[in-house]
Amino acid sequence: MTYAVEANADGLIGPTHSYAGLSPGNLASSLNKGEASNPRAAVLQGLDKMKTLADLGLPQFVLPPHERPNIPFLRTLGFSGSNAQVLERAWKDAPSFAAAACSASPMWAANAATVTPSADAADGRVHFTPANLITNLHRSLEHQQTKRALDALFPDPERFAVHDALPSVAHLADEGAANHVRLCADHGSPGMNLFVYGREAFESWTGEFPARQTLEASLAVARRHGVDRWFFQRQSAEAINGGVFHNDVVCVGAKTCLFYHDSSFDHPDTVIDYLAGACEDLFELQPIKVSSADLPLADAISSYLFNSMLIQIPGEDRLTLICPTETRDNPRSHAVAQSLAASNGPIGQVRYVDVRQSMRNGGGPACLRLRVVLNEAELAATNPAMRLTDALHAELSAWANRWYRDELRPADLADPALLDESRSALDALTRILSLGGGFYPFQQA
Ligand code: SUG
Repeated sequence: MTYAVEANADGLIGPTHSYAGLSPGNLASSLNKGEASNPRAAVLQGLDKMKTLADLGLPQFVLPPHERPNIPFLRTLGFSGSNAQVLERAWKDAPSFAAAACSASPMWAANAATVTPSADAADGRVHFTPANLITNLHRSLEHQQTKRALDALFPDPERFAVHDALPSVAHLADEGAANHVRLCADHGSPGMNLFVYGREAFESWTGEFPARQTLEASLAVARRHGVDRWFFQRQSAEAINGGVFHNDVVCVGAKTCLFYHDSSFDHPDTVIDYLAGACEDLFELQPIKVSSADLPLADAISSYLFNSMLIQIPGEDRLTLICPTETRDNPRSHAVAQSLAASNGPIGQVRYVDVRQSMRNGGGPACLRLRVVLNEAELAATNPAMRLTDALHAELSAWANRWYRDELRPADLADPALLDESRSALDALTRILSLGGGFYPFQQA
């Protein structure tokens, strides 16, 4: 077995972080629509979470925010003139498109791509498929820039295969790692890839909220990654209709442990039996089920107990669950978390991080990061300028304090000064992260 670690690449939260209510079926996004946000607090919370993970000994990388407002997108819709005029006209004539063009949603890096490690691939490379995110307009604008960021972070084609996103059609709707769990004996050993989907490509979906992942998209990702150990499972309609817009809202796994809510799947016990059987020659699955009686689905969603990072801290024998502070604030979720830590099971401790600004858009600690299992040679082949060190954390915190507003109301998104500030911030960031002059489309003009 090759030694490997699970690194995290987090989306750095962008200067336009706001509450625009853009994601139907994501209850927090709908509930907080129109509220004022605090982009500076948001980015600092994200940076502090990254530092917490780096301090625990896990390699931590930074994925830069995308250029927003997305003027090139608005120009493709026929808005013309100066950038300020494009923005003004778009907000006047097509406010929903203008709002989509301003979202800082690339922060949720769990949706950036699906990743499978080299231990699982026929060609021995780490594979990435950026998610097309076609279900929501604002998120469908992400994948090209995401690919650029992944190419910058994982530059060696001998070790890394960064694919293009799947075609942007509803049949192949893909939301990335939020619907994928890799289970294994050790990170460096071959693993079982659990893909969870909401609907099939050719069925007529009649749910109240969108099912964002198709079986066919997951199959295509597994096929192009050359993964041979896979398990495909459908989400329950009850979960999607209750507000589980990604499977990672009610399920998280690491190594041999799968921690899940019983409404994740129809007939969950049967599903877990099958999954355990499929894993049997690799490792013994350690499932931890939380029942609706102990934690109603609504509490699981509002407190994001399962949208936690389940990590192996180097040197510890059991796993650690990194939860949002909202989990501690919910008595039922807190009781479940405490019982985990008190048990002899695979999860030995629970810790809390404050990512409240992101949480109000439905993005917990797990949403903010993309997990990438890397062996030593692969880790050495990553771009060191994008790795979080204490010095980079300090530099990015100072950068955020310099450029980010501490209050942003949805109406402020139309302010041309915000566009100038954001571009100046991103220009400065490309220098800090050594990304080169043409990393963003606005720098190529
Ligand atoms: O896609 N929220 C994101 C949250 C993504 C969470 N990611 C994971 N579960 N992995 C989404 O729904 C809301 C933006 C707004 O309403 O302004 C938003 O896009």
